[in-house]
Amino acid sequence: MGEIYGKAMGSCRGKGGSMHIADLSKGMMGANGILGAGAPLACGAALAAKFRGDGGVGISFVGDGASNQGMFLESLNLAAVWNLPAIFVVENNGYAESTSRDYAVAVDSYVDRAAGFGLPGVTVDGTDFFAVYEAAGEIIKRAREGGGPALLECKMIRFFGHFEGDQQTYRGKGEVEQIRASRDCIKLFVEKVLDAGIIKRPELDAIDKEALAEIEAAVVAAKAAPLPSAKDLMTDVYVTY
Ligand SMILES: Cc1ncc(C[n+]2csc(CCOP(=O)(O)OP(=O)(O)O)c2C)c(N)n1
Ligand SMILES: [Mg+2]
Repeated sequence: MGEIYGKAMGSCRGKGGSMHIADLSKGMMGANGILGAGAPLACGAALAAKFRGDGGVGISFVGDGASNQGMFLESLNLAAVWNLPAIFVVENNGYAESTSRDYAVAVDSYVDRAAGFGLPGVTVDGTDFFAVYEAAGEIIKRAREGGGPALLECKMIRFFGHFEGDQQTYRGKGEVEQIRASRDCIKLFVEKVLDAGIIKRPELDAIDKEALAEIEAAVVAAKAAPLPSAKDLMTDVYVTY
C-alpha cells in the first residue's frame, strides 16, 4: 500500500508505484507496464535457479491480451529449449481492454499453443481455487524435478472494466451481473469449504474481519506516511556496477 501511494515506506521506496511494484525480498521481480515483459524475467529467474540448483521456479503471469506479445512467445520457446523450471500462467478472462479474446487470439485453447512450443499445457477453471492449486502444484513439482517448463491456462472472468469509469459497452447486457452472481471465486470457495465441513462460517467471518482490518490499517498508515524526499530523487533508480 505504501508503494501504491508513492510513499518512502513502499517496497520500491515510492518510485515504482502500482505499475512497477517489486519486492525482491519475496522473490517478486516486478510488475511491468510493458505487457508480457515478465515472461523473459521469469526465464532469467528460472535459469538462475537451475544453475544454483536451489529448487526455485520462475513464474510469469500474463493476460489473454499479453499472451500475444512476441516476447511472451519467445519466452515459451527459450524455456523449452533450455528446459527451464519456468511456469507461464495465462489468466484468460476473455478481454484485453475492450477487445474480446475471440477477436484477437487465433487458438481456442492455450494447451494447443503451448504444444506448438513443445511445452505441456493445462487448462483449469480459474475461479476454482482447488483446481488452480492442484494443477499449479503438479507443474511446479515437475519443474523442480527437472521436468521443464509448462503453461497453465486459468479461465476466468472480468468483474470490472479496464479502468475506473469504463462503461463496458463492448460487453453483453447483464453479463457482469450474471457472472458476479454465479462465478465469484470467493463465494465458490466459501460454498466448497462449508459443504466439505473444512471450516465453519464464524471462522470465515473472523478471517474476513481480520483481513478488512489489516487492509484498512495499511491504507491509513500509507496515507499518513511521508513522501520520498527530494534528496533521494536519484537513489535506487539506476544500478551501479
Ligand atoms: C506492450 C504493450 N502494449 C499495449 C499496452 C496497453 N495495454 C495495457 S493493458 C492492455 C490489455 C491487456 O489485456 P490482458 O492481457 O488480457 O490483461 P487483462 O487486462 O485482462 O488483465 C493493453 C493493451 C501495454 N501496456 N503494453
Ligand atoms: Mg484479459
